[in-house]
Order: sequence, then C-alpha cells, then structure tokens
Amino acid sequence: MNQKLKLLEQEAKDAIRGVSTIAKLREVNSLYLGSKSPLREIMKTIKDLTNEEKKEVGMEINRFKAMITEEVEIKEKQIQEDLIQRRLETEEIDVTLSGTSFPKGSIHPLTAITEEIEDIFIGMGYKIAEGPEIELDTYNFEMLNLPQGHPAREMHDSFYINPNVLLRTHTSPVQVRTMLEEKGKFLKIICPGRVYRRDNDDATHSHQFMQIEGLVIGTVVSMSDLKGTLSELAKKMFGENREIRFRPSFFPFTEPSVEVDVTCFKCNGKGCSLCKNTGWIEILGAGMVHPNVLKMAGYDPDIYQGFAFGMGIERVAMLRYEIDDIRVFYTNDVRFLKQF
Ligand code: 2U9
Repeated sequence: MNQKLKLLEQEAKDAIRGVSTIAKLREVNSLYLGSKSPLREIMKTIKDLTNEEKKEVGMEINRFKAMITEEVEIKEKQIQEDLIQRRLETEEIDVTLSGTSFPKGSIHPLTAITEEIEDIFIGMGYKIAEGPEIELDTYNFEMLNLPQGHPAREMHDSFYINPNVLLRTHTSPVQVRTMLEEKGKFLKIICPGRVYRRDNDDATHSHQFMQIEGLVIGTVVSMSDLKGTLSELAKKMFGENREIRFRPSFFPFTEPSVEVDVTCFKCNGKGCSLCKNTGWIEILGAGMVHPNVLKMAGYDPDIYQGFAFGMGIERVAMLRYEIDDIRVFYTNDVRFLKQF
C-alpha cells in the first residue's frame, strides 16, 4: 500500500511541476486528491486492514495529502509571480498621455461675499457669532423692542412652528443671545446666516435669504464710530475712493436709525443704470442700539451704548455681479455657478 502511495506521490509531483497555468494546476489537484483519484481507491481498501496497518496507512495518506496540497500551493504562487513578471516585462505605461480631467466646483457667490465681509470685520477685531435658524419669539421679536402687536412685526411675520417658535426673520436674535451670554462685556460681533420672511417671491425678494448683521457695545461708542466702520467696509468692498452717506430711517431696535448709501462703484457717482442715475446705492441699515434693547439684554443704557447694522448678502452680490434675479442663487444651475 505504502509502495503504491510513494509511486503515486512521485507521479503527482511530476505532474504538478509540469503545469504552467492555474487551470491546469486545478485539474492536476483534483486528479490526485479529488473523488475519482487513485487515493480514494486506496482509502476504500483500508477497512480490510488490521488495526496496526490502518494506523500506518492512515498516517501515510495524511502525509500524502499534505504534501500534494503544499506542492500545489507552491506551484500556484510561482505561476502567479511568473504572470506578474511577464506583465511587468511586456506592459508599458505612457507617462506622456494626457489624463482625465475632473469638473471642478467653485465657491457659491453668496458664500464668497459672506466670507469677504467676515474677513473685513475680522481685520477690525470682530468675532463671528452664529445661532439657530429656529428661534424663540422672545429672542426674534420681544427683546428687539418688537412686542406682540407691533406693526413692524408684519413685514417680518414669518413661518411659525408654534405661537412661541418661528424661523428667525433676521440674525438679530444671535446678537441678543450673545449679549445675554456675555453679561455686560464689551462686544464686537458679526452674525451671518440664513433668515426667513413672509414675502412674495419676485426677482428681488425671496422668502429666505442671507444677512450679515453687526453689533458693537462699549461705554464710549458713538454714531461717528458707526460711520467710520461702515465707511471702511464700503471702501474694502467697493473700492478705496467710495464714500458713504447716512439718511434718516426707522428700525424698532435702533435709535437713531439710518439707511446707508455708497457712491456708485460702476459710474463713480456720475449716474448710471446701476444707481438709477442717482450716483448712490443703498447697501445697509444701521443705528445706535435702542436703550430698551440694551436694558432687556442686561446692559444698563446709562453706562453702555452700541451701534448695530444689517445688510442682505444677496443684495450685495446682485450689485457686485450685476445680477437682476435673486432666484439664480438658489436654483443650482451650473451655467450660472460656473461663472464664479
Ligand atoms: C441688536 C440690536 C440692533 C440690526 C440692524 C438693520 C439696521 C437693517 C436690514 C438690512 C437689509 C435687514 O437684510 S435686510 O432686509 N437690516 O437695516 N439691522 S440695524 O440691529 C440690531 C440687531 C441686534 C441686539
């Protein structure tokens, strides 16, 4: 029996060594270890042997199987290595071929304008503050001197989740939250973000848009600080020789309140279609923080003063890029976005 196995082993080893493909190797493997192999025939005769012989032949069979399996593994590795070697010798990579280019995205114009304004204010020592878009009526209206029933609520009146919770109509509640958190500390903050208002959407209005508001609070803050700050902003955004002017206005949260115009950056103030022949373009609203607002947020109005301002990002972007329809910012048309 053992003699038979020895002969079979030699035959199998020769067969394994002789193959050169994985497919042939598998064939040889099943020829010597598979269900129809001579090994199976030998195994069938074991039952007729003595216990002593069974043990001996059993060990030989196991040794035979392990040997063949090992030989097959070695051969398989060798065939695979040969294959790789052959590919390395025959294949060439042409490093001069041009690659596939990927379409590249760009910064959305609203993001670009927001970041530009943030950078200008960071340069003047401001911090950026952010807050939730779902806001309490208290922070969005009450603490900004817009009590229940105030007529100015109507132009904001918005998306209510329940009578006390709504989508914020401006980023001002972020300033209120910061004042409450900082408890009487001096503040210089910029609050960018998305806001929501009841508005009939048209070419220049959307029920959601972006704002940047600013707030400065200290003990010697005046209207001239406000003018100097906004003048700096106008020059940085629209050119060094820009000038600004204040026109009286009204906001419930500031007193006095102003609307701020900048000399037209297209015609330098001579008059053109962009400034509707006035030479001026309105860019912001601003004012000194109303004493009621200071008081409600825990700042004594006899000690502290502050200025605040607000601007619509879309409006600035539309002026800058001469875009006449606000909706292009939100519709994700790549033909529009590709231009930035
Ligand atoms: C606090 C106190 C005062 C924020 C201000 C404006 C003037 C303003 C508009 C510009 C265009 C909104 O996007 S817009 O429609 N904003 O004119 N906003 S003063 O005043 C504040 C804010 C917070 C605590």
